[in-house]
Amino acid sequence: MPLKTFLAAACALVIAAPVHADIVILDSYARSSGPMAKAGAAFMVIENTGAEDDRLIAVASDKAKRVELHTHKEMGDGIMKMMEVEEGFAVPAGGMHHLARGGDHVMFMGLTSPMVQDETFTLTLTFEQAGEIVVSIPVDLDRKPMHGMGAAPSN
Ligand SMILES: [Cu+2]
Repeated sequence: MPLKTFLAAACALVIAAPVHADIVILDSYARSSGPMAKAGAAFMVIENTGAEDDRLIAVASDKAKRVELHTHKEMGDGIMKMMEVEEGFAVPAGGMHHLARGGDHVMFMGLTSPMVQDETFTLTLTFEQAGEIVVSIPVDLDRKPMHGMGAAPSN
């Protein structure tokens, strides 16, 4: 998709997105592999519209016993492994950081309730500069990897 098209779609989503300091959370959603799943993940685009670099350093939610910032790493033998990123995710001034399937994500381990299609839950993101930002994350189990960015919501 051309960048322009993506940006236009992303901007359309800004309207409902919470704004705090210079960080904007776009196009967030969460999923798990099914009603019996004990774990899930959330994805979003973090935009820093300010003039200062920022960093997502912590996440918290009642949705799971443990919530962590994760990434996928290629282990050298074609195997992708998930691991916690203790230093968090940098979001440069005027830039974006994408949390997406197969890459960086917010990990929920030990779900306190199943992720049900179209339900929302609260996630608190803590940034070094912008502080705490509380977002409402919709569950979208149907969303296809790599396809959702900028596309119309599938629900
Ligand atoms: Cu993970």
